[in-house]
Amino acid sequence: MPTIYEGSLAPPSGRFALIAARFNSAIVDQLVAGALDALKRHGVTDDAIDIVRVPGSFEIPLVAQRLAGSGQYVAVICLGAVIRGETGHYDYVAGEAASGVARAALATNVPVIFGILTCDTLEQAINRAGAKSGNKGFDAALTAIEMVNLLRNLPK
Ligand code: INI
Repeated sequence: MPTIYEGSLAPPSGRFALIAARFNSAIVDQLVAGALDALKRHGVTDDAIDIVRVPGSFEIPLVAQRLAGSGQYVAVICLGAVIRGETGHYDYVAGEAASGVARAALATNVPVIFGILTCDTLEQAINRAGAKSGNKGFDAALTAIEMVNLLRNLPK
């Protein structure tokens, strides 16, 4: 029988940081609400959650790396919405946000979760922020909890 390591969704001790872009705030606010809902439903109390606002998704990685490296947080949840229809530099903003979030996690060994929507249309973004296709902020928060517990369970 192999040994299987998994992260539970039990509330982990420690603080969570949410980073939320102000760009496309009508969408991102819904992602924040979804993330807070998931954290609370899984036993993480308000006083263990800090929210940091940044101008746009492009700014998320720098702040994510700073927070993850601070030793103050067990996970950092990144929330934003990059919508292709609204920008000629979609590929740069979306690409840098994604790779920067990944690098922040790898550089700090802290889970830094990618809850940034990358969509072709505003309608797609609305659907992924609490309408037809669930709420990506909620999912990101669950991923954060699972990763914190998984990393604690893995052998040293
Ligand atoms: N930022 C986003 O979060 N989403 C977008 O769709 C977006 N568009 O469309 O341009 C966007 N741009 C701003 C960018 O994130 C930076 O804040 C800006 O370039 C300053 O560095």
